Amino acid sequence: MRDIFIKACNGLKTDYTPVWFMRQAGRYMPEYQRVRQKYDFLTMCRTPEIAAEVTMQPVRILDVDAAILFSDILIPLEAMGIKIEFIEEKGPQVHPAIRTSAQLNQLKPLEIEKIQYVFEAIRILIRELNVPLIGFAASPFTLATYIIEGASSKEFINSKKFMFSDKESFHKLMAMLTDSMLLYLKEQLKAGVNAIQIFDTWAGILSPFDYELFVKPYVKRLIEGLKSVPVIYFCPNATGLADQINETEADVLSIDWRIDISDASRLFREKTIQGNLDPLTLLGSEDEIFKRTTYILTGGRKARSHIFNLGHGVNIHTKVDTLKKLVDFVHNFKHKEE
Ligand code: 1CP
Repeated sequence: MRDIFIKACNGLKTDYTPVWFMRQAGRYMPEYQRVRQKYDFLTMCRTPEIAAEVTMQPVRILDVDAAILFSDILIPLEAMGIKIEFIEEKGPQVHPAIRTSAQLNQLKPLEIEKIQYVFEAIRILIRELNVPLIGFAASPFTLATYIIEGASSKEFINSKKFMFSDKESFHKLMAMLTDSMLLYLKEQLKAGVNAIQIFDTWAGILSPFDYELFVKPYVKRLIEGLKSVPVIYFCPNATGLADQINETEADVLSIDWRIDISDASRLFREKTIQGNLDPLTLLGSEDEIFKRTTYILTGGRKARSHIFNLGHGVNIHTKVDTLKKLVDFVHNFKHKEE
């Protein structure tokens, strides 16, 4: 297996910078579209052969150094008494939404038997892939926002109202989600994933004070339970949370483009840095893309180790050819002697 990605996760300097992309399987890719035209998104996630096939598409087409399981952070809710739907234009819908302590009992601890299709997809991929497979889950907080809001949100009013009016119940919800995500990720480990990424897409909406209180203890507990493979923590807007994030045991921190990679390398000295090209750069000219990529690869040398990625998922309007050229550019990049 090509293991340069795992080496970088473990903090080792590598001969070239490994690269993969969040949302590397998706609608920007014609091969994905062909499958998606026949099946809806949930059917694709629930059918191991299809999930495995679309997971492998970007590995074959782009030559990236890691695969990420094709699934969604909301999938485990199907095994926790919650119904999920993905509606075109509207995004994910979750019901019932849980906003009071009285509604907490509608959420059940994860029943792993109900989502065996996830682990079957992983087992197929472990047989087929020649690069490491990343398994994933949402952080308890990011998952909680979907459960409380019932959908995507911009201001997270219901989540914050719950958190600031009934903190005991909120902690109860977080503890339960942590137990369930730990079970879910341990099962992914048993099926064979080589690394884990925890998506904390929305933790950056909190003050450091509230992150410390409501998020850090659960992220810490989750990561400490998973120490047999490298753990990547994805947290956009991480700058103001640096002290807290450094206290988690994540091996890798995945950052967005709002922080300079040299600053991130300094702030998160003990972690491998993953990132951090603005995905919409890829809609611009090649000249601008490679200029920023050079800047990031150069800054990434200051980190403990560096994995090239975007600061968030691939945009649907991205050209496959652009991503291919970007992978080649990263692989062939020669650092000037220091
Ligand atoms: O209609 C379609 O084809 C569905 C679109 C889609 C896809 C392709 C959704 C709905 N999810 C996914 C796949 C997905 N989601 C992956 C697959 C692996 C890969 O990266 O290639 C992963 C890792 C996720 C994780 C995910 N889902 C996150 C965390 C990452 C991030 O983007 O911040 C979040 C927040 C979700 C929720 C979700 N699912 C789908 C959408 C459109 C969203 C975001 C909605 C929102 O902004 O709240």
